[in-house]
Amino acid sequence: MPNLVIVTDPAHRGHDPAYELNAGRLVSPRHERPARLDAIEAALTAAGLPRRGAMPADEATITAVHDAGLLAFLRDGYDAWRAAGGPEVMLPDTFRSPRWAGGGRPSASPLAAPGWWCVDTATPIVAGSYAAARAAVDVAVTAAELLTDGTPITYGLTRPPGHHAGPDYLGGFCLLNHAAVAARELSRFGRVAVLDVDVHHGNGTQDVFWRDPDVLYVSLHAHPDHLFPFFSGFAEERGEGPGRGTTCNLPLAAGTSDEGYLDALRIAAEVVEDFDPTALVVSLGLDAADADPIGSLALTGDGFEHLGRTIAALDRPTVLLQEGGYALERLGELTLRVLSGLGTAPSPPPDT
Ligand code: OKP
Ligand code: ZN
Repeated sequence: MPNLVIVTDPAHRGHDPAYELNAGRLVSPRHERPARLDAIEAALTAAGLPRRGAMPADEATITAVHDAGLLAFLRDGYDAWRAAGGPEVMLPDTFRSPRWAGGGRPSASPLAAPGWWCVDTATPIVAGSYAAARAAVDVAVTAAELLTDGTPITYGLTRPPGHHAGPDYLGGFCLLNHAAVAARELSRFGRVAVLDVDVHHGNGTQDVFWRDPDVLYVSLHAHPDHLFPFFSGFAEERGEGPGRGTTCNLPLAAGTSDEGYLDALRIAAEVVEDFDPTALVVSLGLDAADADPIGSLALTGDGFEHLGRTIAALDRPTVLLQEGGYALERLGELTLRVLSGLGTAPSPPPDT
């Protein structure tokens, strides 16, 4: 079996807000919680797959993708919010809108800052969130750099997810876009493709590389007419300027199962082949699964194994980075199915 190196960092545990707000509903405990990675790590341990730690990544790797103001908000905004009387969970109250004169301007109030930077109410921030977001970047950059040392496949256990965080905004459970940081880093060595198989469209990654001809963004996701992020991920979004044609969205109808999903995956794989990248970044969400509580597609365990085989057939240095996946009781099995399709883990028992 080819070498697989798996990278993890325990600091993700510090990002564990008691609740989030989804479409006006208080969700507690929230979907995006530390137990997600516990479930994946338990399955990796049972399969005899070890992990290693991450190296601290330079702040410059982050500011190559994100506005320095966004990073400063993540670092200092929570303490300022608390000092101004904000409660333990920091959530926006008033959102900036592009419809305001000149797009509005930032307020001096620390209680307003989350609404300037964050796009939704499902992305609560607590004291440990910044360290967790930084650790996810460390994991992603470490996993990416291992490729340049000749490891063929690496897997970063990144949490929280990142693909909804854009150049100057965060949201959708995401704080920093670790996959975009990894892709930006790898693009120093040649063209890079990002294949995003999370059930949600990675609007943040798309925005980071929207005008960039050197990084291809290809995404399979549930159609924005029925799933978050709602306003992005339509097929006509193809990139702009020099990046025209290096964004490819394949939105899928609600309920799409293995057959339809794997047809679209075949198209995505052809788009990646045509781009001929020197490295591949996979935004590995497991929330396209039939069992996912917030997804709307119906991929089975067999489908995930096929996904692994498709990625292996692309035959590029590949870094897998964890995005979503919320069916806690299935995450371990689905991870092993992907790795077994990749040829990097023994085959687990098929779907029961
Ligand atoms: C993050 B990732 C649940 C609504 C939640 C935000 C979803 C973020 C998903 N009813 N809205 O792409 O897995
Ligand atoms: Zn998702």
